[in-house]
Amino acid sequence: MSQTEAPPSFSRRQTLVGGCAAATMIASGCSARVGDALTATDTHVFGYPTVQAVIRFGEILSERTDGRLSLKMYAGGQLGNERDTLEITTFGGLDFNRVNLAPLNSIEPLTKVAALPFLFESTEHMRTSLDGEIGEEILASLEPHGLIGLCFYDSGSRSFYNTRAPIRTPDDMRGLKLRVPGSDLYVAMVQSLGADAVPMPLDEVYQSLAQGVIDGAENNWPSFESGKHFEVARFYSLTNHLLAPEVFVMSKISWDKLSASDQALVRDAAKQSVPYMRKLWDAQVEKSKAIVLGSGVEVNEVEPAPFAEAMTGMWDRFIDNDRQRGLVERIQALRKGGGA
Ligand code: GTR
Repeated sequence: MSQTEAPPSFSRRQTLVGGCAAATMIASGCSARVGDALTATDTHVFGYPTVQAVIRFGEILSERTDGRLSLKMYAGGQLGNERDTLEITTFGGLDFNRVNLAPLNSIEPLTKVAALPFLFESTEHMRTSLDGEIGEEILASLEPHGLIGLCFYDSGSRSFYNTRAPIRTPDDMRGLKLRVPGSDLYVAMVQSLGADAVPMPLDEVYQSLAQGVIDGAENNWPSFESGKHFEVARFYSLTNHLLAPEVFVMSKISWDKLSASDQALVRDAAKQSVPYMRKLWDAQVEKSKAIVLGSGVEVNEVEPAPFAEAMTGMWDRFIDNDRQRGLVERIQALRKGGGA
Protein backbone atom coordinates (compact mmCIF):
# COMPACT_ATOMS: atom_id res chain seq x y z
CA MET A 1 0.00 0.00 0.00
CA SER A 2 1.38 3.38 -0.91
CA GLN A 3 1.34 6.15 1.63
CA THR A 4 -1.43 7.96 -0.20
CA GLU A 5 -3.89 5.10 -0.40
CA ALA A 6 -6.74 4.78 2.06
CA PRO A 7 -5.97 2.25 4.79
CA PRO A 8 -7.56 -1.18 4.71
CA SER A 9 -10.78 -1.04 6.69
CA PHE A 10 -10.20 -3.35 9.62
CA SER A 11 -13.16 -4.72 11.43
CA ARG A 12 -12.60 -4.96 15.16
CA ARG A 13 -12.90 -8.74 14.85
CA GLN A 14 -10.18 -8.99 12.19
CA THR A 15 -7.65 -7.06 14.19
CA LEU A 16 -8.43 -8.90 17.40
CA VAL A 17 -7.90 -12.28 15.81
CA GLY A 18 -4.20 -12.31 16.37
CA GLY A 19 -3.59 -8.75 15.23
CA CYS A 20 -2.71 -10.23 11.80
CA ALA A 21 -3.74 -7.18 9.85
CA ALA A 22 -1.53 -5.08 12.08
CA ALA A 23 1.38 -7.47 11.67
CA THR A 24 1.00 -7.41 7.89
CA MET A 25 1.06 -3.64 7.91
CA ILE A 26 4.34 -3.63 9.75
CA ALA A 27 5.94 -6.43 7.79
CA SER A 28 5.12 -4.79 4.47
CA GLY A 29 6.21 -1.39 5.66
CA CYS A 30 2.68 -0.06 5.22
CA SER A 31 1.32 2.61 7.41
CA ALA A 32 -2.26 3.66 8.05
CA ARG A 33 -1.82 7.01 6.35
CA VAL A 34 -4.57 8.85 4.52
CA GLY A 35 -3.13 11.28 2.02
CA ASP A 36 -0.46 13.05 3.95
CA ALA A 37 -2.43 13.08 7.18
CA LEU A 38 -0.70 11.90 10.28
CA THR A 39 -2.55 9.01 11.90
CA ALA A 40 -3.77 8.56 15.46
CA THR A 41 -5.68 5.88 17.28
CA ASP A 42 -7.63 5.48 20.51
CA THR A 43 -9.53 2.56 21.99
CA HIS A 44 -12.44 4.86 22.86
CA VAL A 45 -15.20 5.99 20.52
CA PHE A 46 -15.66 9.43 18.93
CA GLY A 47 -17.04 11.81 21.54
CA TYR A 48 -14.98 10.34 24.38
CA PRO A 49 -12.77 13.07 25.93
CA THR A 50 -9.44 11.45 25.02
CA VAL A 51 -10.49 11.08 21.38
CA GLN A 52 -11.77 14.65 21.19
CA ALA A 53 -8.57 15.97 22.78
CA VAL A 54 -6.41 14.24 20.17
CA ILE A 55 -8.67 15.58 17.42
CA ARG A 56 -8.25 19.07 18.94
CA PHE A 57 -4.49 18.48 18.93
CA GLY A 58 -4.71 17.73 15.20
CA GLU A 59 -6.74 20.89 14.59
CA ILE A 60 -4.09 22.97 16.34
CA LEU A 61 -1.44 21.38 14.11
CA SER A 62 -3.48 22.24 11.00
CA GLU A 63 -4.22 25.79 12.15
CA ARG A 64 -0.61 26.50 12.96
CA THR A 65 0.72 25.09 9.65
CA ASP A 66 -2.06 26.29 7.33
CA GLY A 67 -3.04 22.70 6.75
CA ARG A 68 0.44 21.38 5.96
CA LEU A 69 0.08 19.00 8.92
CA SER A 70 -3.21 17.28 9.64
CA LEU A 71 -4.44 14.31 11.58
CA LYS A 72 -6.76 11.38 10.89
CA MET A 73 -8.19 9.69 13.97
CA TYR A 74 -9.02 5.97 14.06
CA ALA A 75 -11.26 5.76 17.13
CA GLY A 76 -13.14 2.93 18.80
CA GLY A 77 -10.28 0.46 18.77
CA GLN A 78 -10.76 -0.12 15.02
CA LEU A 79 -7.03 -0.77 14.53
CA GLY A 80 -6.80 -3.20 17.45
CA ASN A 81 -6.37 -3.14 21.20
CA GLU A 82 -3.95 -0.83 23.01
CA ARG A 83 -1.13 -3.35 23.25
CA ASP A 84 -1.25 -4.13 19.51
CA THR A 85 -1.57 -0.53 18.38
CA LEU A 86 1.31 0.48 20.64
CA GLU A 87 3.45 -2.04 18.83
CA ILE A 88 2.36 -0.63 15.47
CA THR A 89 3.19 2.87 16.75
CA THR A 90 6.62 1.76 17.88
CA PHE A 91 7.31 0.47 14.38
CA GLY A 92 6.05 3.68 12.76
CA GLY A 93 2.85 2.21 11.29
CA LEU A 94 0.87 4.76 13.26
CA ASP A 95 2.06 8.24 14.15
CA PHE A 96 0.14 8.91 17.38
CA ASN A 97 -1.54 6.81 20.02
CA ARG A 98 -3.56 7.60 23.11
CA VAL A 99 -3.34 4.80 25.64
CA ASN A 100 -3.60 4.21 29.35
CA LEU A 101 -0.45 3.69 31.41
CA ALA A 102 -1.28 0.01 31.90
CA PRO A 103 0.00 -1.33 28.54
CA LEU A 104 3.18 0.70 29.02
CA ASN A 105 3.92 -0.94 32.37
CA SER A 106 5.56 -3.96 30.75
CA ILE A 107 7.56 -1.69 28.40
CA GLU A 108 8.98 0.87 30.83
CA PRO A 109 9.24 0.42 34.64
CA LEU A 110 9.00 4.17 35.38
CA THR A 111 5.39 4.16 34.11
CA LYS A 112 4.52 1.88 37.02
CA VAL A 113 5.08 4.76 39.41
CA ALA A 114 2.04 6.69 38.19
CA ALA A 115 0.02 3.47 38.03
CA LEU A 116 0.38 2.63 41.72
CA PRO A 117 -2.92 2.20 43.57
CA PHE A 118 -3.61 4.83 46.25
CA LEU A 119 -0.55 6.90 45.30
CA PHE A 120 -2.44 10.02 44.20
CA GLU A 121 -4.76 11.35 46.87
CA SER A 122 -6.89 13.36 44.43
CA THR A 123 -7.18 14.43 40.81
CA GLU A 124 -5.56 17.70 41.79
CA HIS A 125 -2.59 15.82 43.28
CA MET A 126 -2.26 13.72 40.12
CA ARG A 127 -2.37 16.84 37.95
CA THR A 128 0.15 18.77 40.05
CA SER A 129 2.54 15.83 40.12
CA LEU A 130 2.42 15.01 36.43
CA ASP A 131 2.19 18.52 34.97
CA GLY A 132 5.75 19.26 36.09
CA GLU A 133 9.18 17.65 36.11
CA ILE A 134 8.02 14.31 37.50
CA GLY A 135 5.64 13.87 34.60
CA GLU A 136 8.28 14.97 32.10
CA GLU A 137 10.69 12.38 33.45
CA ILE A 138 8.16 9.59 33.04
CA LEU A 139 7.25 10.75 29.53
CA ALA A 140 10.94 10.96 28.53
CA SER A 141 11.53 7.39 29.74
CA LEU A 142 9.48 6.14 26.79
CA GLU A 143 11.92 7.35 24.13
CA PRO A 144 14.33 4.38 24.26
CA HIS A 145 11.26 2.22 23.58
CA GLY A 146 10.46 3.99 20.33
CA LEU A 147 7.82 6.34 21.73
CA ILE A 148 7.83 10.07 22.37
CA GLY A 149 5.69 10.82 25.43
CA LEU A 150 3.81 14.05 24.70
CA CYS A 151 1.42 14.59 27.59
CA PHE A 152 -0.80 13.02 30.21
CA TYR A 153 -4.57 13.24 30.13
CA ASP A 154 -6.99 12.69 33.02
CA SER A 155 -8.56 9.32 33.65
CA GLY A 156 -10.48 10.04 36.83
CA SER A 157 -10.41 7.28 39.40
CA ARG A 158 -11.03 3.59 38.93
CA SER A 159 -13.40 1.52 41.07
CA PHE A 160 -14.71 -2.05 40.97
CA TYR A 161 -17.97 -3.09 39.38
CA ASN A 162 -19.49 -6.54 39.21
CA THR A 163 -22.56 -8.60 38.37
CA ARG A 164 -23.11 -10.14 41.80
CA ALA A 165 -23.26 -7.91 44.88
CA PRO A 166 -21.88 -4.68 46.34
CA ILE A 167 -18.24 -4.79 47.45
CA ARG A 168 -17.79 -3.19 50.87
CA THR A 169 -14.64 -4.83 52.20
CA PRO A 170 -11.79 -6.78 50.55
CA ASP A 171 -13.49 -9.94 51.90
CA ASP A 172 -16.37 -9.35 49.48
CA MET A 173 -13.90 -9.76 46.63
CA ARG A 174 -12.74 -13.27 47.44
CA GLY A 175 -13.14 -15.61 44.51
CA LEU A 176 -14.52 -12.96 42.13
CA LYS A 177 -13.13 -13.17 38.60
CA LEU A 178 -12.22 -9.61 37.75
CA ARG A 179 -10.97 -8.34 34.42
CA VAL A 180 -7.83 -6.19 34.47
CA PRO A 181 -5.84 -4.58 31.64
CA GLY A 182 -2.75 -6.57 30.57
CA SER A 183 -0.33 -5.34 33.24
CA ASP A 184 1.32 -7.41 35.96
CA LEU A 185 0.79 -4.53 38.37
CA TYR A 186 -2.98 -4.68 37.83
CA VAL A 187 -2.94 -8.46 38.21
CA ALA A 188 -1.13 -8.15 41.55
CA MET A 189 -3.44 -5.36 42.66
CA VAL A 190 -6.54 -7.50 42.25
CA GLN A 191 -4.85 -10.59 43.71
CA SER A 192 -3.82 -8.59 46.78
CA LEU A 193 -7.55 -8.24 47.50
CA GLY A 194 -8.19 -11.98 47.21
CA ALA A 195 -9.91 -11.88 43.80
CA ASP A 196 -8.90 -13.71 40.61
CA ALA A 197 -7.40 -11.41 37.99
CA VAL A 198 -8.30 -12.01 34.35
CA PRO A 199 -6.17 -9.86 31.97
CA MET A 200 -8.26 -9.01 28.90
CA PRO A 201 -8.52 -6.23 26.28
CA LEU A 202 -11.17 -3.63 27.01
CA ASP A 203 -13.37 -4.47 24.05
CA GLU A 204 -13.93 -8.03 25.26
CA VAL A 205 -15.23 -6.97 28.66
CA TYR A 206 -18.91 -6.39 27.84
CA GLN A 207 -19.38 -9.81 26.24
CA SER A 208 -17.41 -11.55 28.98
CA LEU A 209 -19.56 -9.95 31.68
CA ALA A 210 -22.73 -10.86 29.81
CA GLN A 211 -21.63 -14.47 29.36
CA GLY A 212 -20.38 -14.86 32.93
CA VAL A 213 -16.78 -15.44 31.85
CA ILE A 214 -15.87 -12.73 34.37
CA ASP A 215 -17.80 -11.37 37.35
CA GLY A 216 -16.57 -7.82 37.12
CA ALA A 217 -13.87 -5.34 36.26
CA GLU A 218 -12.64 -1.94 37.39
CA ASN A 219 -12.68 1.38 35.64
CA ASN A 220 -13.68 5.04 35.83
CA TRP A 221 -17.25 6.35 35.41
CA PRO A 222 -16.87 7.27 31.70
CA SER A 223 -15.43 3.89 30.66
CA PHE A 224 -17.98 1.99 32.80
CA GLU A 225 -20.70 3.91 31.01
CA SER A 226 -19.28 4.27 27.50
CA GLY A 227 -18.46 0.56 27.18
CA LYS A 228 -22.03 -0.23 28.36
CA HIS A 229 -20.56 -2.42 31.10
CA PHE A 230 -23.11 -0.92 33.52
CA GLU A 231 -25.89 -2.65 31.60
CA VAL A 232 -24.63 -6.01 32.82
CA ALA A 233 -22.56 -5.21 35.93
CA ARG A 234 -25.18 -3.66 38.20
CA PHE A 235 -22.99 -3.02 41.27
CA TYR A 236 -20.39 -0.24 41.28
CA SER A 237 -18.39 0.05 44.50
CA LEU A 238 -16.40 3.24 44.89
CA THR A 239 -12.98 2.01 45.98
CA ASN A 240 -11.34 4.82 43.93
CA HIS A 241 -8.15 2.78 44.11
CA LEU A 242 -6.39 4.18 41.07
CA LEU A 243 -5.92 7.62 39.55
CA ALA A 244 -3.47 6.53 36.86
CA PRO A 245 -3.50 8.95 33.90
CA GLU A 246 -3.89 8.42 30.18
CA VAL A 247 -0.87 9.05 27.96
CA PHE A 248 -0.56 10.55 24.49
CA VAL A 249 2.47 9.28 22.59
CA MET A 250 4.05 9.66 19.17
CA SER A 251 6.06 7.11 17.23
CA LYS A 252 9.77 7.95 17.49
CA ILE A 253 10.16 6.92 13.86
CA SER A 254 7.56 9.50 12.81
CA TRP A 255 9.04 12.06 15.23
CA ASP A 256 12.47 11.73 13.66
CA LYS A 257 10.99 12.59 10.27
CA LEU A 258 9.77 15.99 11.54
CA SER A 259 11.83 19.18 11.43
CA ALA A 260 12.89 20.62 14.79
CA SER A 261 10.26 23.35 14.51
CA ASP A 262 7.50 20.84 13.74
CA GLN A 263 8.64 18.77 16.72
CA ALA A 264 8.32 21.84 18.93
CA LEU A 265 4.88 22.49 17.46
CA VAL A 266 3.78 18.91 18.17
CA ARG A 267 4.89 19.20 21.79
CA ASP A 268 3.19 22.53 22.20
CA ALA A 269 -0.08 21.45 20.56
CA ALA A 270 -0.18 18.35 22.79
CA LYS A 271 0.26 20.49 25.91
CA GLN A 272 -2.46 22.81 24.67
CA SER A 273 -4.87 19.91 24.30
CA VAL A 274 -4.56 19.03 28.02
CA PRO A 275 -6.76 21.79 29.54
CA TYR A 276 -9.24 21.19 26.73
CA MET A 277 -9.33 17.49 27.60
CA ARG A 278 -9.76 18.19 31.31
CA LYS A 279 -12.77 20.37 30.69
CA LEU A 280 -14.37 17.67 28.56
CA TRP A 281 -13.39 15.06 31.11
CA ASP A 282 -15.00 16.77 34.09
CA ALA A 283 -18.22 17.20 32.10
CA GLN A 284 -18.10 13.58 30.87
CA VAL A 285 -17.74 12.21 34.41
CA GLU A 286 -20.91 14.02 35.44
CA LYS A 287 -22.75 12.87 32.32
CA SER A 288 -21.68 9.25 32.74
CA LYS A 289 -22.58 9.26 36.44
CA ALA A 290 -26.06 10.52 35.61
CA ILE A 291 -26.57 7.79 32.97
CA VAL A 292 -25.33 5.02 35.26
CA LEU A 293 -27.30 6.20 38.29
CA GLY A 294 -30.38 6.80 36.14
CA SER A 295 -30.23 3.20 34.95
CA GLY A 296 -30.59 1.98 38.54
CA VAL A 297 -27.08 0.62 39.08
CA GLU A 298 -26.46 0.16 42.81
CA VAL A 299 -23.54 2.42 43.70
CA ASN A 300 -21.96 2.21 47.13
CA GLU A 301 -19.23 4.11 48.96
CA VAL A 302 -16.53 2.03 50.65
CA GLU A 303 -14.21 2.66 53.54
CA PRO A 304 -10.92 2.90 51.59
CA ALA A 305 -8.47 2.06 54.40
CA PRO A 306 -8.55 -1.78 54.19
CA PHE A 307 -8.28 -1.60 50.40
CA ALA A 308 -5.39 0.86 50.61
CA GLU A 309 -3.61 -1.30 53.14
CA ALA A 310 -3.85 -4.43 50.99
CA MET A 311 -2.96 -2.65 47.76
CA THR A 312 -0.08 -0.48 48.93
CA GLY A 313 1.45 -3.60 50.46
CA MET A 314 2.33 -4.77 46.95
CA TRP A 315 4.06 -1.55 45.85
CA ASP A 316 7.51 -2.90 46.72
CA ARG A 317 7.19 -5.70 44.19
CA PHE A 318 6.97 -3.12 41.41
CA ILE A 319 9.00 -0.26 42.80
CA ASP A 320 12.38 -1.90 43.00
CA ASN A 321 14.91 0.67 41.87
CA ASP A 322 16.10 4.03 43.20
CA ARG A 323 14.80 6.02 40.28
CA GLN A 324 11.27 4.72 40.75
CA ARG A 325 11.51 5.17 44.52
CA GLY A 326 12.71 8.76 44.06
CA LEU A 327 9.70 9.60 41.90
CA VAL A 328 7.29 7.97 44.36
CA GLU A 329 8.77 10.05 47.18
CA ARG A 330 8.53 13.26 45.19
CA ILE A 331 4.88 12.53 44.38
CA GLN A 332 4.14 11.74 48.02
CA ALA A 333 5.79 15.01 49.07
CA LEU A 334 3.23 16.86 46.95
CA ARG A 335 0.30 15.42 48.89
CA LYS A 336 -1.81 18.03 50.64
CA GLY A 337 -2.43 15.57 53.47
CA GLY A 338 1.35 15.15 53.56
CA GLY A 339 1.02 11.44 54.48
CA ALA A 340 3.16 8.67 52.98
C1 GTR B 1 -9.83 3.20 30.28
C2 GTR B 1 -8.72 3.84 29.49
C3 GTR B 1 -8.37 3.01 28.30
C4 GTR B 1 -8.13 1.57 28.66
C5 GTR B 1 -9.21 1.06 29.56
C6 GTR B 1 -8.94 -0.36 30.05
O1 GTR B 1 -10.11 3.96 31.43
O2 GTR B 1 -9.14 5.10 29.05
O3 GTR B 1 -7.26 3.58 27.67
O4 GTR B 1 -6.89 1.42 29.26
O5 GTR B 1 -9.44 1.90 30.66
O6 GTR B 1 -9.30 -0.66 31.17
O7 GTR B 1 -8.42 -1.16 29.26
